[in-house]
Order: sequence, then C-alpha cells, then structure tokens
Amino acid sequence: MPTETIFSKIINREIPADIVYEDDLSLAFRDVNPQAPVHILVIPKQPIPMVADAVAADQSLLGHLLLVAAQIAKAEGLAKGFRLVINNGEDGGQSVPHLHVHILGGRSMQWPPG
Ligand code: IU
Repeated sequence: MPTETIFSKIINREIPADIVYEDDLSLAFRDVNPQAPVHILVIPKQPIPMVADAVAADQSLLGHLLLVAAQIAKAEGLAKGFRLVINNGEDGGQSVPHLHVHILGGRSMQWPPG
C-alpha cells in the first residue's frame, strides 16, 4: 500500500502548489515555507517514503530526481551554486514521508547545517 501524504494530493492536483516542473516520473514545486530565496522540492510521483526505503529498482528514478534538480537550479538562475538536501527519517529532520529533494539557492549556504 503506497504512502499517501499531502504530496500525493499535490501530484493529483487535489490541493494547490506552485508547480515549476513536471514529467512522467517527477514533480517539482516551491516550498510553502522557503528557507532560501529559491526553495523547491523535487518529488517522485511514485511515493517512496524516504531514501532509506529505496531499492535497486529505484536506481534510475533516484538519478532522475538529481538530474531534474540540477536542470531546475539552472532554470532558476542558480549559476553561483545551490544546495540539494534529502532529509531521511526523524533524526534527519524529515517531516513529510514522501521522498523529496530540496533545492536551496539564491543565498550563500552555511556549513555545518543545523
Ligand atoms: P522535510 O525534509 O520533510 O522536513 O521537508 C518537508 C518540506 O515540505 C518542508 O520544507 C515544508 O515546508 C514543505 N511543505 C510544503 O512545501 N507544502 C506542504 O503542504 C507541506 C510541507 I505539509
């Protein structure tokens, strides 16, 4: 039984989101609580809960999400750099159990993250 989260509702257009990219495998939309001038989430349409749940058959899908993220970063004008983040599970700070890649950009990032 696939995990149904609010992200499934965004995919299905049951709730609105500022969608910036879509293809057969993925969707990207602006985060409602942005942590940087550009903050976009790239999600697989297939609802894998977290990266720890991914299996070998998901390999190309996971790669696809990174390529989409890089393409979006370019389209958003983030030529100076950007950060990709995947939070995994409770200690990883994940709040929505539908795998997502954060694209953060438009400012200089700090290290280490909190
Ligand atoms: P996290 O890695 O699971 O913590 O990230 C979830 C993100 O989803 C977080 O940045 C939220 O602001 C964002 N988000 C959203 O953009 N739209 C929503 O309806 C919900 C969460 I719920």
